[in-house]
Amino acid sequence: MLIILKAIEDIAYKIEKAIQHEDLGYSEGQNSSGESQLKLDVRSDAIIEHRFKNVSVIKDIISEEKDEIMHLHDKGKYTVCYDPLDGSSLVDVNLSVGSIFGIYKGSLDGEGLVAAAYVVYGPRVELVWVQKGQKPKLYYAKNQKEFSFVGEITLNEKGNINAPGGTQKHWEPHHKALIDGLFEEGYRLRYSGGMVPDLHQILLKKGGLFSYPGTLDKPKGKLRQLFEVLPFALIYTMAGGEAVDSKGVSLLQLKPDHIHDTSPCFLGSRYEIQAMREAYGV
Ligand code: AHM
Ligand code: MG
Repeated sequence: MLIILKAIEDIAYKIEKAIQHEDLGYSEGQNSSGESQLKLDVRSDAIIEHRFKNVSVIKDIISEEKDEIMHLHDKGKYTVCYDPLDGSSLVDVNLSVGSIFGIYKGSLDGEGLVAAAYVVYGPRVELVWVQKGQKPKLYYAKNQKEFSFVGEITLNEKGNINAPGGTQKHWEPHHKALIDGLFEEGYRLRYSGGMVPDLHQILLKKGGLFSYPGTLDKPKGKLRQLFEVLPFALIYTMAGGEAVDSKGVSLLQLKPDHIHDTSPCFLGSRYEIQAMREAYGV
């Protein structure tokens, strides 16, 4: 599987360069969720597809930017599901964005998820990699050829960051009670609108809550299970935190019906997830 990590490192250098130097405008197309695509979304998708074509252990790839599964290698064992440039609408205001990867073997669900990674393109490029059963590992791009290991990531029992997603006007009363309750306890608001930097911040500050709930206008939330929710669920769980849906059930038990299905999600350290369970009565 480390051959996939190496490919992700190569991809990260290339996407970082594209972000720095290429056109930020819109492309002609839309993605599978009907959203307009930036040229950078399309370019990042092409960079990933091109690099994974050279990794023979990858059987199929599924991109958030495409409708269908793409078959790569008959003898491959893994399916890699990825969001090439998450939060790309933040690029024009020069905030951090990221790429997310879920590596599945067998079933395309939480049980089949064997490894995950994300890359943050911020003031510097960082990469987090996790394999099921191990602590997540943090690396940073030392130069254009090498990522350097920084350390393992472990969450504390409790943090002090609150990153609440979704349109507040459409929150359910019990969700508002959860978010307000944490602020009353002294939690600080940290929300950029990019799940990669927002979740990265909570991980490196060792605790807090990231939530993207089901809302009155989007009962199943916004974030996609295979590309966004499940990879981070594995990372948070392996870091000693929890990742649950609105019933308080581990997101790793999710069984997506369709590749672009979404799910409400709550990721954090144990204290905040317990607070979520109490507020939701689950
Ligand atoms: P994208 O994949 O189209 O970029 O959308 C996902 C992003 C996440 O990074 C972020 O958590 C969420 O959308 C923010 O949504 P909102 O603007 O509704 O808070
Ligand atoms: Mg995304």
